[in-house]
Amino acid sequence: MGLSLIEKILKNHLVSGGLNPGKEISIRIDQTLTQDATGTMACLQFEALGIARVKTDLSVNYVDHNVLQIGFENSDDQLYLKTVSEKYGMYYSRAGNGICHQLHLERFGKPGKTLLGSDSHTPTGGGIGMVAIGAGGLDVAIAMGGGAFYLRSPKIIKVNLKGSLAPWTSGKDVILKLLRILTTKSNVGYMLEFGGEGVASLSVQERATITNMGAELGVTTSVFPSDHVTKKYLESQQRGHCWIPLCADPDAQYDRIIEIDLNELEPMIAKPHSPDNVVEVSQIKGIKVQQVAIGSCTNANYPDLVKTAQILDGKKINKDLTLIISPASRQTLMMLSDDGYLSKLIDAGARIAETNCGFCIGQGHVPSTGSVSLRTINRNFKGRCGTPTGQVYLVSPEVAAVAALTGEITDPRDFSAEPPKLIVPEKYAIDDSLLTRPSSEQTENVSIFRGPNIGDPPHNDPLPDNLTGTVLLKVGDKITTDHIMPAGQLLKYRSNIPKYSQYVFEPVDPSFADRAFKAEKSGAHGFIVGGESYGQGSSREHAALCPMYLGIKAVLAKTIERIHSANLINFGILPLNFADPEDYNRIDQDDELEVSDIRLVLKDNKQPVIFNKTKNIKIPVNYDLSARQRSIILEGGLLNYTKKNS
Ligand code: MIC
Ligand code: SF4
Repeated sequence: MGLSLIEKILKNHLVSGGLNPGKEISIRIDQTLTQDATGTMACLQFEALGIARVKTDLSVNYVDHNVLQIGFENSDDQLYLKTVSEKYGMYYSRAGNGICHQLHLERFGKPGKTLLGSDSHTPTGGGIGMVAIGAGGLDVAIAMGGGAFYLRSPKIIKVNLKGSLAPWTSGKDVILKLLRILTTKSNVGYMLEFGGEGVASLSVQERATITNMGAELGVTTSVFPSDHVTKKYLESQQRGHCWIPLCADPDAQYDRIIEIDLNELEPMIAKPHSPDNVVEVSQIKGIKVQQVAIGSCTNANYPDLVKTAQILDGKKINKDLTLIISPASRQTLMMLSDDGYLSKLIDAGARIAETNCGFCIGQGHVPSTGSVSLRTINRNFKGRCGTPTGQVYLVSPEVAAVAALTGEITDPRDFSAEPPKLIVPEKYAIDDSLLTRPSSEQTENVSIFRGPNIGDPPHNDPLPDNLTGTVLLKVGDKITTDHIMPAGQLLKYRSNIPKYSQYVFEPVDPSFADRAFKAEKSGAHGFIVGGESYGQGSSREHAALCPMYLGIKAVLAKTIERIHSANLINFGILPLNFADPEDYNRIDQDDELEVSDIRLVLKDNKQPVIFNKTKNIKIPVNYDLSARQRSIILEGGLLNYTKKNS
């Protein structure tokens, strides 16, 4: 039997285990990336491992999330990342260079290689045929030190693309359509592989938009073949030597096949407040729009913004809205400027924002109360834009640009029969001057800058013999890491855990952190109860690290998403599932719980039973943990486990 493309890459990188879906494997990681919001903690953890220099082919620390420098904290983090990169042989991409995923695609990604990034949208690299996976910072720190990355051998879904894109549709519509089919739930353990004759009609940037938003499905990664389009893209970035051809064997087997006929695709839109709340744009046209924001690692590359400029050319934006455009990379911005497109955007009335994550993560351009914001980003979770009542819709740049002119959600096919042209440059403008390469000189004497906001990674104790404590919070389905550990203006506390921990679950229950802190001080263990798909969204390990700091010992949910579950384990928190989902209704906030002999239960790989003392009932629960993961939890987390076993 032939191999799928994903199986080929995984097989080439296997360190342990075999490709049997569901079984634990570990793989060698060729490249890593971090960004400033997760990278400071990842690098602090790397330092704690006591390794002299990174052992990957390359590791890059990007600064893109938190670049506004309102206050010294951002600036201090950036200086820490610069100096830590110098000392340990990492690349450092300065603020202003652009967003990590776009930059990695442009300057570093290589077909057939593995990439681990402390950001959930790392699968963007799948657009050029990488197995690129998002993970918590601690996993990335271990990979930087040459450690393998552990995951479940995936089930693979093939997405078979037919035909070529219908007018006014683009990569964004493909992934929105997939989100409608697969939703954001129940895709843990899957990877997506794209194939079919339609692949050839998609540019690398469109492919990368699709793999980027695969993160919203909750799949581990999404991968496109590496073909002549990939080759041309790498050549246009002066990296033709990095290309290798890669595709699945013709007789490869898949766990599921989904067909998408690109000719039949329509412009799509995700309504508030979930990326899978997708309908055709035509179904909701006419809704008034107050803000249009074009940016992010999903849809702000050069071809996207050239299409935007073509639509806006010679016209003015609607008088009742603002248009913000934040190019994804400095290369994009420079080329827009050189080619004259930038002035078309400015002339139409666009506000040009810095090349960074910006409004995508609620850092500025926060919409007004209750208003509608059309964005080309990947997530529209409630409140993520910075306004709890903001109504964020996700669209392609084409749909966004048309709405900027009409002032309302508009089916672009009603706007004009003539769609903008996809312009894929033969040559991109290369200027790596904001990128610092690792030095080959001795770096022992480099001293690392640490501002007062930067603390050591907190320590956790080994798991106690028995767990006794309270359900500190019960939440419903689809709780995202933005609910658990909000970002936006709090990003500056990412390296100050005592401070950041004061905001755990703030959007859901502002009294949580205080209650948890008091419970922890009294010696009680904290429990959180969740519904389906708990921990969706970002890779931020702070959604586990800060609850750990507040004394949380177990999360009990109907289902828990992959990256978050791995982060809980990494910080010694038990991820548990109800054996019977109905038991979710037999446990309430403030109930007193007890789990006896949990250390023995884990050592013997037995089923734990939770005793709900308040209701006097027993609740059997399950976990899906390998022997290694159980040992990590027993040790109180991956840092303790790694130190003990190295
Ligand atoms: C996001 O898009 O939610 C983020 C901000 O990029 C996160 C990383 C973080 O929280 O720092 C992600 O996607 O992992
Ligand atoms: Fe940055 Fe938004 Fe992309 Fe996350 S999704 S990396 S915040 S641009």
